[in-house]
Amino acid sequence: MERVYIGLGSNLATPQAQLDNALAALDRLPQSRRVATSAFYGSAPLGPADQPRYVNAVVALDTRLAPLELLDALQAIELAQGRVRKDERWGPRTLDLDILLFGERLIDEPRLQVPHYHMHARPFVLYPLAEIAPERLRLADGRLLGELLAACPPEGLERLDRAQPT
Ligand code: PH2
Ligand code: MG
Ligand code: MG
Repeated sequence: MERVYIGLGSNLATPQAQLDNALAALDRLPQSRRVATSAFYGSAPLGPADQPRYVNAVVALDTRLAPLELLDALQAIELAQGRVRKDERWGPRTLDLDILLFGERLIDEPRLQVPHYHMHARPFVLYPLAEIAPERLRLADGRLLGELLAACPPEGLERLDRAQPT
């Protein structure tokens, strides 16, 4: 078993429902168990400003799947929830599932780079991750989660009450 952290994001078609559906889909993955889930967070869009705010969360999953098997499974969930891949970088999407960390691995393949290349500077990744990860969590490239947080103010980030629809 390896501990994997996955970032969830949506800013189209009732984002909170997209994340709820994604959690249910993650629970159906083979050889895997969801072991922790952060709160949902509203967040200002990174990238083009003319798109709706996002809802983001992070889950911890214990899995025996290999990294590319997990990536295939996550992309299948994105597609099942209506994800349309567009050329626009950082544009709006119904569901984005990003592998942030995969055990202690450093992965640099065309389809998958781990740790996720921009996670160290994204409040909508670091704050939900810090809710469910050990504070002493060290990324495979040596950086401590606590140090990354200290350098990343929670700008534009709002912890959502999950009972309230957005
Ligand atoms: N994802 C993006 C682009 N911009 N902004 C926020 N707030 N949250 C995201 O998950 C996000 C984004 C591309 O994956
Ligand atoms: Mg992403
Ligand atoms: Mg992605």
